Amino acid sequence: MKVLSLIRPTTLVLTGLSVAILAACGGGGVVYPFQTLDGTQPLVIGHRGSAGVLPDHTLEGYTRAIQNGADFIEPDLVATKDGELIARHEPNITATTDVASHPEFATRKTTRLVDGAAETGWFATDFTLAEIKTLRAVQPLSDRDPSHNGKYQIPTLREVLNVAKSEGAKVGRVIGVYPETKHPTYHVDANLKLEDRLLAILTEYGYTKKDSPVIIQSFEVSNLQYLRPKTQVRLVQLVDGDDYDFKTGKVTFAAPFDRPYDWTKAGKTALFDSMLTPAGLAEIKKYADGVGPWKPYIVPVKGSFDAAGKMLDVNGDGAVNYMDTTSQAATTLIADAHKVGLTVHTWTFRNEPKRLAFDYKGDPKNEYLQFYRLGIDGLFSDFADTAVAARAAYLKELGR
Ligand SMILES: [Ca+2]
Repeated sequence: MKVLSLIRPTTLVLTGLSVAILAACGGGGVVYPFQTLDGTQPLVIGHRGSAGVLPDHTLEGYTRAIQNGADFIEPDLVATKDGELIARHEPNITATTDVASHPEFATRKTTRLVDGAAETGWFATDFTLAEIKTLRAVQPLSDRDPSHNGKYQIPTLREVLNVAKSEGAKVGRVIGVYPETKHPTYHVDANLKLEDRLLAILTEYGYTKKDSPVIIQSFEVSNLQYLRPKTQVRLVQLVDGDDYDFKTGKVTFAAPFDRPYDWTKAGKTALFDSMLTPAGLAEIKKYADGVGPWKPYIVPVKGSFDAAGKMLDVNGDGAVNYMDTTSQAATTLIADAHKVGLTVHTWTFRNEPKRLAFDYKGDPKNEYLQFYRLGIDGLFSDFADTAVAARAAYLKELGR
């Protein structure tokens, strides 16, 4: 018999369904309900594939995530010059490909505005798909394994959808695909609008319904509103921020991460966090099925400060950084979103100790468990296997 203390008393609300589950469980112990919106187990989404171990957005990375138990894989989408959708985190492909080492493309180096910020490098929108296919992916984070650099191609959306099907068949699960429309306004300005291209490909695959294994996400608003009447596929409004204020535990805002860029362009001054008030969530519900806030909107992190206002080196490693923060009591965001019928998927979960708050004690499982217990509906992880293992531990807590 499980002890009740495993579940916060405030979250142990027995619905009719969960009472039925308890009853059906008979003498075999108590099964506690999931706190997710639809009462099913939280989803594990392979962030950019398996970004913790392989270069972002490669078929090899997506395959690894599926093998590691991910329910969904996440391709970020940008357009090539000839209008093909490829999986890259941003139009600027300088950091995620070996383009800089291709002398034949040296003259393509340029400076472009992305969401109002000047960036110099090579941009997918200046390359045909055939040219993109001559490039290879590289690991963009300097503290991660570079040994796979130069090995893998840049996949198209169709190739990602195909891998979800073929690898899903191998593991006996339906694998969802969670495409993000990257910088929609940038693509409109480049005359390479993403949305209809995305819908056409999803339609080719028969993905047009609410229960299709697809969820479309965006940091901008108007493109989701454009998509809403055109597809029943689930839509998720992402909510970003610039940085953390370790003193207040609040997310901070600075362009271009202060508000959706379509809002900036339209002269709207509200910030991202305005989307997360009850009124903001009700507005999202008009055109989306879920909200995708950055983690600290759900569990803020704070540092400890001395009387002079200096942040303390809590772990005693001689540096003052994220590892010296402590996770705070959760906000009401998950409950507020569930109240208006929105799912909550948050990001990004990473194994490296330098990316964990002090109170997780260097063990990423502790962070996952915190979010699972809060009723998160899904989370994006760079290490799907760790997310799945932590979920197994959570299921055990629930008696499942
Ligand atoms: Ca420290």
